[in-house]
Amino acid sequence: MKNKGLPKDFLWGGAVAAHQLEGAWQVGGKGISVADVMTVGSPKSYRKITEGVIDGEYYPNHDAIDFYHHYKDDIKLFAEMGFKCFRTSIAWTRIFPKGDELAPNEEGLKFYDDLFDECLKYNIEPVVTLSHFELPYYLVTEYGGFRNRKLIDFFVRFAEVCFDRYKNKVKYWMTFNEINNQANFNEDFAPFTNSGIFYKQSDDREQIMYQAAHYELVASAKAVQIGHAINPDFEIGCMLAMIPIYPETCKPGDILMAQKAMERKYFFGDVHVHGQYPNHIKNYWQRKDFKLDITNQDLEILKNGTVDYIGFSYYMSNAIRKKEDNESYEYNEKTDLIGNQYVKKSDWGWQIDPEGLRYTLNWLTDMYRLPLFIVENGFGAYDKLEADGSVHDSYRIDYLREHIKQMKLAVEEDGVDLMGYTPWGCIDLVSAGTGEMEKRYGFIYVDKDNKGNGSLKRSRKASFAWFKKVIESNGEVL
Ligand code: P53
Repeated sequence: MKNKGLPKDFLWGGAVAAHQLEGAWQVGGKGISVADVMTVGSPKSYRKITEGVIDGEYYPNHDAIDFYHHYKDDIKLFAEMGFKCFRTSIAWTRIFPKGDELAPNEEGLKFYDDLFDECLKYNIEPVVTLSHFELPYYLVTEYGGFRNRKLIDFFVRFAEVCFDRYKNKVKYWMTFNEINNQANFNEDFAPFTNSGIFYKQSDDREQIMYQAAHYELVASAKAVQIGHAINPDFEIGCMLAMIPIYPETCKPGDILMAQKAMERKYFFGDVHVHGQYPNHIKNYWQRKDFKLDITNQDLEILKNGTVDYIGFSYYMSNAIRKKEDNESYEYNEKTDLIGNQYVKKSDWGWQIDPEGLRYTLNWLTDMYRLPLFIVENGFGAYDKLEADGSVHDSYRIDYLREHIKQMKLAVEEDGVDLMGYTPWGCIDLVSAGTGEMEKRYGFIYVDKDNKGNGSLKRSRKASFAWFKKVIESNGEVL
């Protein structure tokens, strides 16, 4: 017999990240973050990273949708939809403006006290990511970002301050958002947003990526231990970007290629969950002759700081084939992924694959046997605001409905242990990848365009009423 329905206490909600909606980039003592030095890209190109904030460039995160001053009204709208939880991040630069201070900035801490209180007023449980693409920029210029072991201590200090301050307000935490994006080290975007790494021409990008990831994994494990000591009821998760890589065909070489690519992209999860590096990655480092700074003490910390659950994003799937001359199954994410003729694409080229979500939920369960939390899923699309203030976003409803159906099948038929579902960008916000406002995900439309023009007025899209019913019925009315 299959399970009937989703768990009663299922965490329906929405997800955002501080730098993509708060704005107020210099208010309340906030320092400059990596997100503050990124311009606008386009559907086909990543954003530009500039050396500091340069006159004449447009930086969409500086003002974003000014959630900093609108959060009370916005949370009221989330409550109207019936949110049980709200995932956001704490902007590191509001708490430690430069990143290496010994004492935190009280005004920043106070802002999140008020924000979490506002959520709790409506019985909305805050779900908090500590590092979501918003490392202090000072740590990039002075320390080289996570190339530098010192960053472990800076992160841990930040984490400890947050855990301690919000121990009675926040139960659900995640350490590093989409830590595995940086497996795509040949692009500049992920190393910069994940780790504050800006590559020089002469850098061995791959080796540096593994070093940074290691320091982050150690920092995460230390934070997990400290968090549990502060409040044993904390649930502290990792956060992975799940984009399954399918083999193009059933040719054995393609199958193995997909497996190797998955290993390269997802070993981060093994370390978070099992507290140790899998053999395949240790062998790979040996084969490549990478010299990494990994101490025995680090390995102890990893072992003792394993996560309680796996938070992950799911938007799309990818595919790969084995190239003829690739006998050692090298994987270069920038050049090796190929299209999948069986699925459609969004206007940004993201392949829409609802069954891939069920596959992902099963894959993660088979690999890790931990509770799962879908902390991002959604459809970035162009919306049209009608004269009467409505937005007919049936395409977004279709996307979400098909994904929720597959999520339910995973729970009901496959027995996956799932904590909740928080669609991405529940209110329109700045795209992380392209910096556009017009790549919209929200149930709530925000009047602002890619150039920064607009009244910031909020309006309910058709998907708003739809999602309200979904939550009300615990996923039965789709
Ligand atoms: P945007 C790439 C692939 C999958 C998820 O992305 C990604 C990215 C980075 O672009 O990021 C996550 O805004 C991330 C969010 C981000 C969201 O997905 O590029 O955690 O910060 O906004 C959607 O459309």
